[in-house]
Amino acid sequence: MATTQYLKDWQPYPFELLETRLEFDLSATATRVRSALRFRRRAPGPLILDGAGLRTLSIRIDGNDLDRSLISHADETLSIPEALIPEGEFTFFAEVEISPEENTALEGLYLSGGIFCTQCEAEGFRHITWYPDRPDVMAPFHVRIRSEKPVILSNGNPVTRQQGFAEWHDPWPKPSYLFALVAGDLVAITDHFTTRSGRGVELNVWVRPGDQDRAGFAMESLKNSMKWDEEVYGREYDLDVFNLVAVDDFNMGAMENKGLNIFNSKLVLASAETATDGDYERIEGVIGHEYFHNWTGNRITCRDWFQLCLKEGLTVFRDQQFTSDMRSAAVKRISDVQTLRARQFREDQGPLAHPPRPDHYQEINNFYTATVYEKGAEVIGMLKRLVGEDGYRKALDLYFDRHDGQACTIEDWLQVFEDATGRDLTQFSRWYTDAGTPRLTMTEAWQDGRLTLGFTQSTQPTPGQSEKPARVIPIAVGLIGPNGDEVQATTVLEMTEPAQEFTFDGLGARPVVSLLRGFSAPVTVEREISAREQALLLAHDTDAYARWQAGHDLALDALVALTEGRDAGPHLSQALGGLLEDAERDPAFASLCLALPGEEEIAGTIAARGGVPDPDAIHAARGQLIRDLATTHETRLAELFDSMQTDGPYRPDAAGAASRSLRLAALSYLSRLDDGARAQALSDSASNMTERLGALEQLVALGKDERALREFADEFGKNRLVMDKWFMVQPMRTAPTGAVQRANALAQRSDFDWKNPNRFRALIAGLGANHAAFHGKDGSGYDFLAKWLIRLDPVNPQTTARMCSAFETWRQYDADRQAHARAALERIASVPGLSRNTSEMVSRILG
Ligand code: LYS
Repeated sequence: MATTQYLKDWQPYPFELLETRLEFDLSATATRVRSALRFRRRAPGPLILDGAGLRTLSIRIDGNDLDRSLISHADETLSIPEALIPEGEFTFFAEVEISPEENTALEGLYLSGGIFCTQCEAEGFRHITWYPDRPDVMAPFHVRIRSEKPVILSNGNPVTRQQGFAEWHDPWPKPSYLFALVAGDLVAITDHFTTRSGRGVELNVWVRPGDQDRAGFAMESLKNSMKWDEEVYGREYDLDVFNLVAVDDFNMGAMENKGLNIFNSKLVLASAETATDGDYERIEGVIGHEYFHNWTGNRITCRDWFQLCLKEGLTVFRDQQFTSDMRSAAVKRISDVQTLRARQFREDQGPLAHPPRPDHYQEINNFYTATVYEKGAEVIGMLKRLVGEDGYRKALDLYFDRHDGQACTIEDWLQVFEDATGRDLTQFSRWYTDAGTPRLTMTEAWQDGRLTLGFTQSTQPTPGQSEKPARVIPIAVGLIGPNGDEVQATTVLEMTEPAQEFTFDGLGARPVVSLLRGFSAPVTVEREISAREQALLLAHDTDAYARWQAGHDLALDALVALTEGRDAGPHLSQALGGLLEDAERDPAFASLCLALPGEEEIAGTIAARGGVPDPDAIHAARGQLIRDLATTHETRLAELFDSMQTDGPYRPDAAGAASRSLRLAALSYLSRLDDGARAQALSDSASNMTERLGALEQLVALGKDERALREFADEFGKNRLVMDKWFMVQPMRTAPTGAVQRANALAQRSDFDWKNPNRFRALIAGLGANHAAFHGKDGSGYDFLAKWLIRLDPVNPQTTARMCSAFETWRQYDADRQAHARAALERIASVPGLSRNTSEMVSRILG
């Protein structure tokens, strides 16, 4: 039975691990692993090792064989009683056999397209051999690998590389989750980096033969990351080589194994013809993310998995800063806020809500969530805002000095901020321990040149947490005068009470409040604001995020009104007209504003305001609004569509991406009027994937996609990553009434290789993202998802469990839909032998 792990039960490991030696004889069906672990006792107690699915051939301590009855297969542990353990230092030996070929869960050692590779975070190493598989047990690794494969890699520096054999040594003590091994028929593009203290580092990006010409951008991104971390955080790389490998079968995005990062190939391979601007940006960001983990994750790791956000929240924060510096800070901030709202707020307000630092779990893989990652990053952003640039820098320097080589906790992290800045962070720490998104309400009073802002905060109860004490909320505000001038520059109000007032004096005329500038805290906001005031902010606010938010709120209000059968009013259209006038000045910003809130967000907004969202009405209203706006602004949109063509060879930089995104935003409106004529022409002529796919999306939505889809498949049929896009665009963009049928037809195809996580996600999550189709009244969307989750679970529990979250909003819909969703969830729950991963998710969602 699934047991629950609690933070409060954490105990230090009673042994120190001095060295790990591993020897692999690789074979697809019978890999032999011999291990020698040198321990020294630190405290009384048995020696407990983790192991799962291992065929154990021998276990011994020093010269003495151990009885295999010490193994508990139910608990996946080997427990060696104190009496059998010598005093002082001793060595535990094991020889086991494992079958990479049968490992479809992609955890531990497995095969991807003939390449041996590993994924050990969080608890994958126990599928390789017996080990204290917990992040606070760290050791240097010595690894010897025999294999027929031409390229054989592991962590650290190479000791011997010859045909059929390689030996690697990683001098930096690390936990098992950072172990990696790769052996395969691979080719590298190679480059060099000299660190600022003069260490020469060989850089390799390893891919399958034939993919080299799509690996250049990944290499550039790696070099930029290394340079950035030196310049901004003063952090240098610490080995002689850095290897990065792309594999096609991977459960997540990428993994920061010491000196040997392993990536999902979709986050490495890119060319103008095969990758979109969005892909390029993600590649750069994730390469940065994994590289930055070398310090925030590897050199300083987590004491236990409850502390996961210690490394992930911080590293996301760092990769966000990196992308801001490489591209546009304003665009990055706005898109991060959009992602946070779409994924994390949704999680925080539903049955899966948990704090950034959870205090219990059944399956840790279910906690690699938007809350741990993205909210974890927001919490650090708030901390930085409260202590200032200088305080942040001092605290981080102290963190690296004090904790290098250690396995740490959130308390250690907060302590360095307290010590470096003298601030008391007791109340602030609730951001780590409390789940839920605070709701901030603002009222205004105006008299004799004095503006009084009254704030209240409240947070709804979340599963297991009924009390929600007040948090520290940094509220960045500015004031915009009635003529559009800024009369008060950004100032940060520090809210600490459930209700609090702040005043601004000496004002000439009543200003409009620009609230929560830069999205200074992850909260929802409620205030009285007229459409006219929103339009004023959209036109004149000096803070890009707040400007965008004003426009977004205006659009959201219009969409909710239309959905509920009321009038949208003139303000949105007027405001967009103004924005379109000088859209050339900032095409990225204009395109962000033109992208109206999605159906999912409209549904969430209606639910948050106490209503019951009707997915069909939402879909119709949104379509209607786009058509109306397109009709009003047709001439200008057409002009922009023509003028936003990028000349010359494709460049995946921020400026080029901005023009293309404005062009495609214009196209999304115009396609409602021209019956897809422009989209068809663009699909025929586009020389880059961004425009090619953008055009295809419109054609699919219009049901005029037959030729474009056929030509796309003819051209890219052999390219897995590009075909994933083809598989995704159809269920995602097809008109809701036909989408489930289409998804079913696609699932019948022989190239629907559903055991490949990218392909599975493309089709299944593609349908999940088609709001009105997935939440169709007849329940067919829910049934489709349930059917495929049931099928995938025995093969790959991790990916199955992650995708259950498509159901997390089920309670916000009407009784019929709820009944269908419940039936689908209960069908999953009742499958005999359902994985621990999926059963934990389904039972939390059912609540
Ligand atoms: N640590 C990885 C990252 O960079 C993810 C590992 C996923 C383990 N299930 O986000």
